[in-house]
Amino acid sequence: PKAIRLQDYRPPAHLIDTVDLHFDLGEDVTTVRAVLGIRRNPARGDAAAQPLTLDGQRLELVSVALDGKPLTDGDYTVTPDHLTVHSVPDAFTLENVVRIKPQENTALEGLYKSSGNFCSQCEAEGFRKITYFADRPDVMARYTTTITADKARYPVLLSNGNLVESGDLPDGRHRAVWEDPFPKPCYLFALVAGNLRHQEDHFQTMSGRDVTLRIYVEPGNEDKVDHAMRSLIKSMRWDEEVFGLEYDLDIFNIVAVGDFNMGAMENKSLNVFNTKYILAKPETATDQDFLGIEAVVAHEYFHNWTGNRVTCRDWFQLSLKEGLTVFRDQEFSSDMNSRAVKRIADVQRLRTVQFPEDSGAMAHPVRPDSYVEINNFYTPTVYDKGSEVIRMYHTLLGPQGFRQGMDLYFQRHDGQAVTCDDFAAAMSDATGTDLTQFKLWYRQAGTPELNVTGAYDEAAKTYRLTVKQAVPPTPGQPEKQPMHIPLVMGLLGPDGKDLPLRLKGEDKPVGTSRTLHVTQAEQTFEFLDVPARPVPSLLRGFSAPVKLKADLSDADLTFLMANDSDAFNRWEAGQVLATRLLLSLVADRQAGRELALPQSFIDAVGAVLKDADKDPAFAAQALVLPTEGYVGTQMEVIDPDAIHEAREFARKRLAEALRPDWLATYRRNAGNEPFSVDAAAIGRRALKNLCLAYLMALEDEEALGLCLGQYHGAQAMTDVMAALQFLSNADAPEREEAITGFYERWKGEPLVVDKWFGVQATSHRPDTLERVTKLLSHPAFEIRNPNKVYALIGGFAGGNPVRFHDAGGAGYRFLADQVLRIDPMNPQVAARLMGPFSRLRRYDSQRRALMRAELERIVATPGLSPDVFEVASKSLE
Ligand code: BAL
Ligand code: ZN
Repeated sequence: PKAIRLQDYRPPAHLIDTVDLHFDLGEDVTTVRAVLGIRRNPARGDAAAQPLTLDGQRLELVSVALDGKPLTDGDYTVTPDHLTVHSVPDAFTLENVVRIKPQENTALEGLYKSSGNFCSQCEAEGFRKITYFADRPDVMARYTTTITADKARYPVLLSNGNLVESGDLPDGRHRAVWEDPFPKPCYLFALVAGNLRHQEDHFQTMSGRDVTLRIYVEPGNEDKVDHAMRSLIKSMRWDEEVFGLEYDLDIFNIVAVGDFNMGAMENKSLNVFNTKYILAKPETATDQDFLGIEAVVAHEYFHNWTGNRVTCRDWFQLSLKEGLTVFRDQEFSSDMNSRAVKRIADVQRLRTVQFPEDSGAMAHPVRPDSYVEINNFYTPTVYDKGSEVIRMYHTLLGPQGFRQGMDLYFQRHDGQAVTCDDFAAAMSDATGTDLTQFKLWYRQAGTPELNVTGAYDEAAKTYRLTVKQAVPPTPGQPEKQPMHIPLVMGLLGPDGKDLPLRLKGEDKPVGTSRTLHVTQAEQTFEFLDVPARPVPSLLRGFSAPVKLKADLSDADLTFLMANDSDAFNRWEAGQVLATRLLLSLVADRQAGRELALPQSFIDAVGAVLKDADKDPAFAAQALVLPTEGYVGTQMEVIDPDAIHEAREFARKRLAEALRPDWLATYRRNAGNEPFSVDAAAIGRRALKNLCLAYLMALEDEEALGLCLGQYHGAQAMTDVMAALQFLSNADAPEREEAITGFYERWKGEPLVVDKWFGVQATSHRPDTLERVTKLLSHPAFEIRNPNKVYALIGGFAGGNPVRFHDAGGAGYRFLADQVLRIDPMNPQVAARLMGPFSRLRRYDSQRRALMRAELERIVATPGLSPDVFEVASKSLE
């Protein structure tokens, strides 16, 4: 397969202004008739010489006509990927009829079936599997969609825009006509036809329009949509209040389907969701599920402006809409819940999924410059690092400047398909800010490393911060330029309070927390009038997606943990301390030394635990040791066994040393309060379950008793699931009983069964791979269902480092086998499973060799998809 490069971008030779689609949905075959209003693109000087080339895959062409006249064989050429009409006038109508088989579509891209219902997924390039079209986001058209289908089987017929006509037809069929007044790229097209129930609500927009909101689900799930509906209404209101953005149609539909490659999809006025991000009630969904639903419902809704009204010129610009929309959903969730807790969770995610990507074989810039398969670039880098880039604009320009930039962006580009440069230009022009160097964040891959040292001059009362930056080499980018990094910081005096900050050259202090502009490879910032040696609080709020190394002692970190006015940095200080400790335990383990936990660390953790009731949600995050995956990212060569042992050792020692406090905190927070998903209640459950996790590390009867009591007695799935997770790691006979009982209790709820697969896949018991292999044949496991595959296979390969990286290579063999099995059915899912292989160079030579052997086996397999080929071959480079 050939790489597609950003530098080869050319505007389309033809534009399509109108699309009239007619779907005749059938059990064996679906017929799609498309009438396209096409004209030459005046922006392409050479367009007169160009034939019309449309994309199309797996389509059976029935007929094609130009301005009503049927074309014959010599007039056009059909290849597996294209339909080319050799000679076309300046403006014309092209009508083509194709046949497709959605019921055989296991790739879940284009039109397919889920639980007997028709649904579609077009982003990025699925529309070409529905009809011949210019399948690129810079071709925007107005759509009319007519759907005809059997009325009994498919009583609900939906597409984008407004329903303009509907009625019965002979032979038990019916039809609906939908018209979308807004021009859109074809990746935002959607169609749903099925037997669905809906919940309806209404939203009055800021200009007083009434919008009908409907969430469609399969019969039986009607009782699980309240939270999603509330989240939708909250996000509509928030976007008006924070960004002045109003919804633009009178109807907004969401449909939840059980078979979906991604989380959800922002099709114009017809969002299609993975059930995982819609269905929830306290008995079946965890707090994380509730928060995930709120965030994803908001994310897809926010796309209506950032993605749909203003869309991407080409797929290299994906972060234009995704980074921006993730930033918007993160801000929304922060406003709905706890800002500090949300920021910590987002940074943890960035560090555990994006940092490893940035240091692996698939590392790419936020705006990639080439790809083989665009589906491989819906990545943590494009989404999460992309969101960090938007957050840095916000930090650099301030909330008002950022809003002015957004307003100008919409003013200039509403209805257009644009680039990340256009976004940067709006931000720059609205605020008069030079963002030339800042834009390197779009071009340079790799996580920048900041090295900061401080020096206090007692006599002169000055404090100098020296900041060095380096961006590591990444594939195709051996050398990097210095980046523009906003370093938000403060200085703490000996009393723990923030000091006023006066930089050299300023005549008076300016605030106590400020943004330093780090723009050179090495730079010094000198602060004046510093009365005593301060402790610096650096990168407050995680103001840039970098790895920070600062010359802070353990005592400095403990001081920051207790005193920093920035909540994120109070948490971060504890994490740095814990990471330092775990890395030294890893080194001890590797050298065969006996492991020991310093009393000072136990005391620091004990202090947080004693204060936990003040802010349980924050304490729950502050008391978690960094994950095994994160500790690995801090090592030159990752040693999964040593990391696992070191972390388990530390957990157990903390559990023993602070046993009475864990127990008391558990009991204080274990009251059976009525269920609520407010941030405080979520925080108390998180803290309680963290205490139980530590207690279970003791492997004693009392802890086991508490855990079993919670497992059997809890109403909320969060508590049941936490207990099941601890039991699944326990060496106790009750483990099997719980696992079997859970399945029996919940086998009728597919999303709960996914959790059950996940918990077994991530157990660190030595027999996990054996169990996972057996579960592949369990009646509830479906290899064609992405959620099941992500839970069981993805859970094991991506969420269980110690068992997946088994030194004998059994985990690697297992993953390669599954990738090869899934690839012919669903290449996107198969490629997505391969993340762990793309980071092989971070491991020891034996593991590297074993992973390479599996990748070579994959690459040598005939008929591999471009998706899997791209990840496998790049991982081998
Ligand atoms: N556009 C794909 C799904 C999402 O990011 O919203
Ligand atoms: Zn998105």
